[in-house]
Amino acid sequence: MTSTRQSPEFRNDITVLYEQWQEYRSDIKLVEGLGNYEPVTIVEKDGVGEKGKPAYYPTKYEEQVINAIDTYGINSVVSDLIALNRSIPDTRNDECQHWHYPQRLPNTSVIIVFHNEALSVLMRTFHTVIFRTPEHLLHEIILIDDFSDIENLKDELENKIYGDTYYNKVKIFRNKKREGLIRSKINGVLKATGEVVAFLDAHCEVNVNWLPPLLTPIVKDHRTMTVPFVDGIDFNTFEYTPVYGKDALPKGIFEWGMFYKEKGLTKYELQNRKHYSEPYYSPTHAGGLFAINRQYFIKLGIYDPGLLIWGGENFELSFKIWQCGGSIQWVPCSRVGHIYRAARYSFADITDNIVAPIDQYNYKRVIEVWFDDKYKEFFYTREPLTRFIDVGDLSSQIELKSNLNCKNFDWYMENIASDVLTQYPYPPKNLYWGEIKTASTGLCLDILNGDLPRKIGVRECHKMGGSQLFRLNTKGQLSNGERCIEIINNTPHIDFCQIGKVNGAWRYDFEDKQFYEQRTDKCLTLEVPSDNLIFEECDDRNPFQIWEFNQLNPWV
Ligand code: UD2
Ligand code: MN
Repeated sequence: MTSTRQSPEFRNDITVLYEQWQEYRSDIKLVEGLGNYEPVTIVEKDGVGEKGKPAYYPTKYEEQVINAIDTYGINSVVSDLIALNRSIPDTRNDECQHWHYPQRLPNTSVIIVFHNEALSVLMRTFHTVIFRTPEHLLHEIILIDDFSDIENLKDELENKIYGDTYYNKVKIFRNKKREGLIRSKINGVLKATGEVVAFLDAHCEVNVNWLPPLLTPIVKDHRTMTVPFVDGIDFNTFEYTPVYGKDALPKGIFEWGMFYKEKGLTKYELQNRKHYSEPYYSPTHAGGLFAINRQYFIKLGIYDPGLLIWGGENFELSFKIWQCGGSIQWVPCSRVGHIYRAARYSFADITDNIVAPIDQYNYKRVIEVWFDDKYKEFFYTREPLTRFIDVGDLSSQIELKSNLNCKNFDWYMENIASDVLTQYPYPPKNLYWGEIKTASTGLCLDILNGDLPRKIGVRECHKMGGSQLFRLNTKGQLSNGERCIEIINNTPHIDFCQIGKVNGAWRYDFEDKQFYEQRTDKCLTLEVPSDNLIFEECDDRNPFQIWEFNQLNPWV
């Protein structure tokens, strides 16, 4: 089905978009010399962390480093040793230096929201924006403090900003209570006055000439959202390295539990490209880094203000842009470094009255508005517990969708995201799901912790789902989240499910309560007293082969 869609003869909306794109390409030029927005000289200094090299700290700081990583998920001690305007490698394709972009580009408000970030890391983020953005394109930098309680983010930050004319475009606003990153970004948009708003996480370094290539597609069509390529900055050494291979052209997709994923362009999309470094369409994006026309974003309702703290707003925005007439383009010539941190801050203090995990709560709000009924079932199949989450009132979101005359999700899947299915096919229905409990000792199957693939085992039943929530589908696949149970060396292991695969060799019979695996022709058996899991000849008199598959609902 998908292969005909990708053939050049097949005309769908993305074909039309690509034709318009050809037209646009004739407007921007690849030139012999340097492109019109390229800096003429790039200073490469020596020093700690310069050229994006890994930085190390004197051993006397050991204890502070442990504290820093514990507090921020980032080694701020090393960050403090590195210049705010350190040099970083130009990770772009060589072609990128040679593009001419339109002389007139819209001015931009850069919005950075933060909660308890390390001071020098936050400062480096906006410092690099000032340092690497043409002055006339930078309208302002808006910092939204999401109710941080770290002392130096108060007066010390303000003194630094307001005491130095280098920072005279920086404005700081503080939430009166913790709002989470999504409502903080909404606040940022409402404070901004630039024509375009560009978003960065508070632990980024923008790379050379990052902004003009993001603004250019927006000038052609104000309903375009543009997304830079993310580079990686190590949370411990601050080493700056590309995340993607030199020739990679990734686009953002999702699996049916709404985990964000990426895949390469299709053959058809590749055929339609003239230059390696030109932008291309993508079904979705990771969330943190992008640019969009401010008025257009407001017209789209910005984000659903009912979303909590973290997660899913990237899908909400992507679906509504595509379904309501806009498009998303990824831009290889725009690069921004981002720190993938060691640990996430706790949400515990602010989600007291929400019983479900907040990301699943958010995903459900998003899919209940933007998916058609058929697709909602795929989400509930993949995350069965989410069916029980009460996500509150969605009427204003549904009204927005209808007022904007948005297309349905079928249209989106067929025209914009059909190749999601080559990676993540529609999940077959679950035959059974819930906890898997051994009748003999009353313990529950548990995927345990550690690197994948790994052995699984049994633990006290905790009834909370998570590591003890399993699904057996009608095609014999036994899984936990996006991971699957397979047999390696006669013992059950857990690993990521194979891409594109939704079947397996498992059978469970509610009558005899045995877990049978077709390829080995054996049954799941609890070894006592070791509590290890093994595979043995099936024997319905063996009490250690009896497992109960019980549905659960931890949130009642
Ligand atoms: C990714 C995105 C992030 C957001 C998130 C899903 C990238 C690089 N980052 O997660 O922007 O889309 O997915 O929602 O694509 N923050 C607050 N208040 C909070 C929590 C966080 O202001 O309650 C700030 C935080 O300081 C940071 C930004 O929000 O500046 C993003 O948070 P993150 O870095 O923890 O998110 P990340 O990169 O895991
Ligand atoms: Mn981040």
